[in-house]
Amino acid sequence: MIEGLYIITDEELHPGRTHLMIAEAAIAGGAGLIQIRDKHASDRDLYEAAMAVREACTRAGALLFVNDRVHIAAAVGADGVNIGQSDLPVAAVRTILGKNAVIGVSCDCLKQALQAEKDGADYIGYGPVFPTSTKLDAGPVSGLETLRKVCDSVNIPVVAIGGINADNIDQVAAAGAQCAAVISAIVCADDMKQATIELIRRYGTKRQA
Ligand code: TZP
Ligand code: MG
Repeated sequence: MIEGLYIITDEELHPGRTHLMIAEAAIAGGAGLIQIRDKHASDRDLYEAAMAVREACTRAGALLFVNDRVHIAAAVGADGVNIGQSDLPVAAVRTILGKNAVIGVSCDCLKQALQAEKDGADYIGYGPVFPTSTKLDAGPVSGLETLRKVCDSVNIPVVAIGGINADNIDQVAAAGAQCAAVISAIVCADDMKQATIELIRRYGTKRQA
């Protein structure tokens, strides 16, 4: 279920492109995993955007994840949530969202990944694999070898993130990551739908995990 291209929406990278526009283009290009991510919107604004994206995902059969804000994930009936190291523990999130929620935990080293698996996470978000300017506090670049080690060490899906684009997505697949998450490669593309199609084509044919 957690497999393939994972699109994360971000309204700050390309003024004029809303969460819904990004999600709809990604869905039209075939994406099955969509995360709405917004560090600055009010809860009310993010709730309304997430409701609209929820409807688009439901129509297409895509899964919706909410970044960080567990209460918004609950309110819109998201399929899952992506939490960070200083957010609520996995068990607490499951208390709120229920046993079927897909809970991803962002990790930037093997130790965190092993801990997240032990804590009951459904997937690991791992990165930044490559340099990125999208998340300024993303921490050191891990590179492909460390990604491979993480993929080999945990038994839950690994969603690689950070600087992934059409030129390097095949390397992420070869390292064993079940998913590749992208922000700027889609949000900043001239044609978001075509960029989605191209990333899926490259990832789908090369994935070895
Ligand atoms: N977490 C680690 S790197 C990153 C996040 C949210 C940013 C990824 O953005 P991009 O544009 O795909 O490099
Ligand atoms: Mg977070």
